[in-house]
Amino acid sequence: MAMARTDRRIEPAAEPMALKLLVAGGFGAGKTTLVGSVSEIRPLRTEESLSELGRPVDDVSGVEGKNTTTVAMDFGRITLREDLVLYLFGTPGQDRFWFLWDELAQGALGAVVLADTRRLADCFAAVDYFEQRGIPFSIAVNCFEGAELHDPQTVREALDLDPGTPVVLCDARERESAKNVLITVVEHAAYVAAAQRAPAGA
Ligand SMILES: Nc1nc2c(ncn2[C@@H]2O[C@H](COP(=O)(O)OP(=O)(O)OP(=O)(O)O)[C@@H](O)[C@H]2O)c(=O)[nH]1
Ligand SMILES: [Mg+2]
Repeated sequence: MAMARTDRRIEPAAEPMALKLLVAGGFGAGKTTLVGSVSEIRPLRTEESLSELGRPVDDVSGVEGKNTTTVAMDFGRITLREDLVLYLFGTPGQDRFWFLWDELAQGALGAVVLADTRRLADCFAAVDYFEQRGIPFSIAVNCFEGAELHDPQTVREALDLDPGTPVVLCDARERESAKNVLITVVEHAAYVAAAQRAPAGA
């Protein structure tokens, strides 16, 4: 019997490009919140309770409502365009988990460094980490209520950033705001990659 149905060919969709991004920054800067607000899959979290014992080392000033902390990583995914998928890896914020960073950073195209202006120094280590490894990053200032609003230029100077490093303001709880942060990093990383391929004067 002849096939009744027309053999409609469906073009196989081209595999989307998958990019890995890190979401880093100091303790309690909003990394887990950001991954959770943009992820289209239920984010994988590795939260553990902040304990009485940890109180002397876990400084929750400014985020007093915080009662858990990331101990390994956050993981989420967002489709930015149909041909571009981002895999997000949120790092643990506390110094005692630094040993995990090298694993997480492998193959990363770029990074977001979340900064809380009430304790800006907490993100210095992340900035140094990415600068030393040549991983393109942008700074996302998470605008907590009660934090004095700093303009991006002040933050840039305080962190002594290269002029090309983007600084954006965000609210990590808002999907569109968090998405904007990710777009900024992807564009910056693409720019850096293009500049490396075609150095000025070449
Ligand atoms: N007001 C306000 N609160 C926020 C914002 N982002 C995060 N928070 C709150 O701040 C606290 C810290 O957020 P987390 O996302 O757990 O921070 P983190 O950077 O993952 O923390 P660690 O993994 O412990 O380093 C939580 O109680 C959030 O609800 C924000 O943009 N504005
Ligand atoms: Mg976290």
